[in-house]
Amino acid sequence: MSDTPSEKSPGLASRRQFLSGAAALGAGAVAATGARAAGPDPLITEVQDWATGLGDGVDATPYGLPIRFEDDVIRRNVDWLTADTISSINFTPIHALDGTITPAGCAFERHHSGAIELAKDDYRLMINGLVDRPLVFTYADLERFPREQQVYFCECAANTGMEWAGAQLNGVQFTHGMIHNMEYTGVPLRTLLAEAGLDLAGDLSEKWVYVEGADASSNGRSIPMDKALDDVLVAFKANGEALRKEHGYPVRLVVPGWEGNMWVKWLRRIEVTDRPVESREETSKYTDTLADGTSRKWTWVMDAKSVVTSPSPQAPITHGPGPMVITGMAWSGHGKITRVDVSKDGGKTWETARLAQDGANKALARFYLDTTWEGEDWLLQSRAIDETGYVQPTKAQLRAVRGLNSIYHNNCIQTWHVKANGEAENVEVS
Ligand SMILES: Nc1nc2c(c(=O)[nH]1)N[C@H]1C(S)=C(S)[C@@H](COP(=O)(O)O)O[C@H]1N2
Ligand SMILES: [Mo]
Repeated sequence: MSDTPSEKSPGLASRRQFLSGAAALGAGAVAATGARAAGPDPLITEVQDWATGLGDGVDATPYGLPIRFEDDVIRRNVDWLTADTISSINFTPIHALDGTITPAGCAFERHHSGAIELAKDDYRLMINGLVDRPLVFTYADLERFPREQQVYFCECAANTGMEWAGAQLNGVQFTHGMIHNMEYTGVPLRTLLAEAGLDLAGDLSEKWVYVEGADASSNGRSIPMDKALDDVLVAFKANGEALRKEHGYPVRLVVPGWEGNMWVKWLRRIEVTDRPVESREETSKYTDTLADGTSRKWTWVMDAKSVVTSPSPQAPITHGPGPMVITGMAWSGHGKITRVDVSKDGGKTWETARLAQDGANKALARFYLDTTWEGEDWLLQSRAIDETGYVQPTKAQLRAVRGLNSIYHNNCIQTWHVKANGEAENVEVS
């Protein structure tokens, strides 16, 4: 990826965009939305090149990429965050997306020892441990079991982790972009465990599975059996196509609503155990430091969270006063999003946003607030409420429990300061 100024300093590109947007406003008769009366606009009155020549043939793009005008809608990393790009993270450009499904090509990546290339023919999945019949599955074997399909979000527990001590990264891509939401096709883990002779009717309350990947890091994690038998999928398709290499091709674990670290990629082994393994990834990492300096052992479920994606620092307002759309996304690891509220005054007053569709279980919801802006300053926030009645907390509420030294599981309400010139900045309100 090129080293563009926007990667180093997320604010720069947006400011440039804003200036060109403002210049384009122009004079003349304009409706409230900025639409102008049909007039002497060469784009209307003159025949353009694209209407006289021929376009590309259908053989030009056997597998298409977005048109070049959209080439800034890409994953980006933050140079100083990790020592190298192998054990690192990049971020989904959520400021530029709408709807709920994340296109695989710009869905964030997080790996501990790089994205490996593993061919279907070389793929093996072993189930061993406390099962009657240890088994090894090939990729083709997995395709012979009844499949399920479901849309789920995957959020890294470190998402928003840089914002604990104060507002830091000036772009929603960087503050909230360690999330993607895809439609998975796969075999329920329960089906494969039963095939290996696990007695699903027996008492499994004390049992666990330990899952690991084929990459050098292995990323091993322990999952309590209740969850393993509930909705965990051994997935081989995302958004209808094969998983991308960086998302675990050919097979990854999907652990709905639970922290991204448990979604083991390049899944190679599932061991049934009678206790958690207490691996690196579930002890020294991915545990939450509390205000008193002790650590909470495990936080598996991702609590309800939301964020306004536009306007935001990378998506400033580029039009004049009048009607506009505020949009963002909301999600909960406990189930469905039932309501999202938006505040323009830093949380003093709230308006209920419109959900584009009914909230779906452990999947992203898209919200809109169709509103007007008269050029005033906003302290823009959103707050999600899920089907359990849980309300997304303020930063102050979260800090009261967790202090300032946490990283993971920061689901606090985010504030953007939208200014009279349309720019937006990452700020904190007390
Ligand atoms: N095998 C393996 N699985 C892994 C990882 C890894 O490094 N190796 N990273 C984990 C982490 S920390 C996260 S947040 C998710 C990220 O999934 P993604 O790369 O599809 O976004 O994968 C998880 N699964
Ligand atoms: Mo993660």
